Amino acid sequence: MTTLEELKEIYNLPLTTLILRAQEVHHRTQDPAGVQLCTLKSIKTGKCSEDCKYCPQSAHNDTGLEPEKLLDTDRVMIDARAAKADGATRFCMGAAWRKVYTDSQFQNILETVSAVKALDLEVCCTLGMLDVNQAKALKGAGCDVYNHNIDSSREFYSKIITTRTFDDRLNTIKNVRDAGMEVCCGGILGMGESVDDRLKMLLELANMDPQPDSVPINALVAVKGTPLEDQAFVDSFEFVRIIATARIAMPYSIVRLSAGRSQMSDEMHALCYLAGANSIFLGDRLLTTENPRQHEDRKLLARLGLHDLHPDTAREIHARSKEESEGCGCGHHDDEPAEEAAQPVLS
Ligand code: SAM
Ligand code: DTB
Ligand code: SF4
Repeated sequence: MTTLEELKEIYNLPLTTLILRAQEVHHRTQDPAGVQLCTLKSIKTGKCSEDCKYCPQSAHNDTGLEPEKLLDTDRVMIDARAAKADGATRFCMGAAWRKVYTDSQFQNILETVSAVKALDLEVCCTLGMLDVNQAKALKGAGCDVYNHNIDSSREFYSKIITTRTFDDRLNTIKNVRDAGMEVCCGGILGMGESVDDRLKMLLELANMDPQPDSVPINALVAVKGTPLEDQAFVDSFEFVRIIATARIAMPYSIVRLSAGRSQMSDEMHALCYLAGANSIFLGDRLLTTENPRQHEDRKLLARLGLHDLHPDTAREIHARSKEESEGCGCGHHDDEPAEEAAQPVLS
């Protein structure tokens, strides 16, 4: 169990030491030059019944967004093929829904998931709350990963969303895990929460058993017409500190720079990679907001000497994490030097 005190101690290290510690963990547990490239596609846009204060797609927020019905498989496949051609290894489909209903639209999504999977892409969905049978159906259709964020600390959550609870979120995450899908779970910085709230969010994630396979860290994109439209962009160094703390507390998780990258400089991106971030969304659009042009991302990765993280490498890292937390029991590791395996990450 990680404690809040431990996370605070890490977070408050001199930045130089914090980055060194994050780098040590990153080099020990991950491909330190690998960056996982995912592509995001909104397959059903706007008119969501939830009242998430940050979200341009909530029907409670007047953002002038043009709503769109669920896209059919053929339409989504155009983007999935383009993502594959651009070198993305994971295709993530998002729907502005509070929860999934087991209806013809869900059947449509299952068909789309299978078609995307057949392109040999990792498939991720983020569709709102799921019950365990829906989670199993998604897994059966070929969905590898489900994204469902806790977004902030339990305490701050109710200030941002009133139409569902933090425990509703945890319940869907359990259903996803029980169905055998990977869990992608993270949050947003810059909504007016305190540093303590951010660390409590990381604590919740780090104490999940197993820890999330990937942790998206979003910087709030303050969209006009949302109650958070006047929020200042998150402080750069506070953002970097959270990335480094996440890397140290969740050594085997992929830490993804998600929303807000359009407002980050090349140097800020480099600091985030130094702090242990190892995934981005590639492509000109997130769900409804802007993302850096992909040739700019490619150019920066090349300037930094970073390469695309191969999905097999990511899978190996996850398998190692499982072995370490469960003890693989294979007997092959008994005479290996204790040094590597036993090194405490949080000390
Ligand atoms: N409706 C589903 C749900 O809420 O789980 C899936 C889509 S929802 C848009 C996915 C995530 O996007 C949210 O949990 C939140 O973390 C992030 N997000 C939404 N609007 C954002 C914004 N303006 N800035 C940063 N992140 C945002
Ligand atoms: C996540 O944590 N961030 C992505 C993905 N998971 C689905 C979504 C970001 C959305 C940003 C606002 C928008 O583009 O609408
Ligand atoms: Fe709906 Fe998801 Fe946006 Fe909340 S974050 S309003 S659930 S689309």
